[in-house]
Amino acid sequence: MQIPEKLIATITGSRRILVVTGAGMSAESGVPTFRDAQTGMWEKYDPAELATPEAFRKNPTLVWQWYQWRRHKVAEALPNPGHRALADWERASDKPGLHSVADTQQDAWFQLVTQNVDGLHQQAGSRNVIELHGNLLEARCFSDCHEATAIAASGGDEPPPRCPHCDDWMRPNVVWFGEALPQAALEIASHAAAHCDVFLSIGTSSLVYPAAALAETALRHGAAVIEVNTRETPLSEHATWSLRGPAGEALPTLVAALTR
Ligand code: BV8
Ligand code: ZN
Repeated sequence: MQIPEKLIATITGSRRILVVTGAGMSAESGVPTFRDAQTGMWEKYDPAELATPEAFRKNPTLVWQWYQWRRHKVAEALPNPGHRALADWERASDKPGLHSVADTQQDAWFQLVTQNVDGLHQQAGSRNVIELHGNLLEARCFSDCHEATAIAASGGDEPPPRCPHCDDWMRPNVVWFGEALPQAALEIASHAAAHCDVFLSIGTSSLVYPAAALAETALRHGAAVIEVNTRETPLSEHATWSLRGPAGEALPTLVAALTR
């Protein structure tokens, strides 16, 4: 894939870099995106119907099984060259990450924010990842009585485990539709979008809010916005550059050009 020289020069000359990734980032690792037809028994369910507190209340075992199926997919998945390129770039940039809203005022930083819940960025070596929608590999009490704990993918068709503290159901530690995002994560990401020089949107349909509003904030504040996606999205026509192709190819080419 050809990367415009002007794009490379823009990133090279920038000091505050924000990268936001979506499910397309993990597609080449074999993790199905929300939009892809779910396979097997899950074909007849609409993910947006299952990823809600109402669905879990109505049928905790069904929703838990869907997440177990996804956990298995993630357990079998490996980071792809796109994940690894972002980890290499974070290391090579020698810029600090963001740990608070105040950090966004620093002169230079590099921050990765993901909508994904599969932990593949961390597995690829990215050190400072902000997870806007939680993490599939953790579970927490449905009544929120205790902090989340790691959960192993298990087979079978058992119902969700019970909370050891209050006996309510355990639920996946992800943000469902209709639920608020983790406040600190969203605040840092929103401030970063308002202060970055360059915003990269990688493998996201830019349909789900408030995550999709980050690119709009960056555009409004004059950042150069670069999209990498195999298809057109509502962001494509507004982006400074919209690179059409797989993240697993575009990112290694981009990072090689930036770190040559
Ligand atoms: C909230 C975790 C309020 C769970 C997820 C009407 C208008 C505006 C908003 C709304 C509305 N109606 C309802 C809402 C709110 C709703 C929303 O935005 N709905 C959308 C559908 C309209 N948002 C919410 O409910 C959020 N909460 O608003 O709360 C509130 C506030 C205060 C107090 C109480 C409540 C919560 C949203 C988070 C939901 N959880 N994930 C789980 O994973 O199970 S969202 C989930 O879907 C993903 O995380 C992702 O963000 C999103 C979309 O999934 P996908 O489409 O699969 O992935 P993605 O979008 O990334 O698309 C894949 C892309 O990759 C495609 O573009 C494809 O072309 C591309 N691609 C594919 N292969 C590749 C590739 N690109 C590059 N390389 C490749 N190889
Ligand atoms: Zn509990």
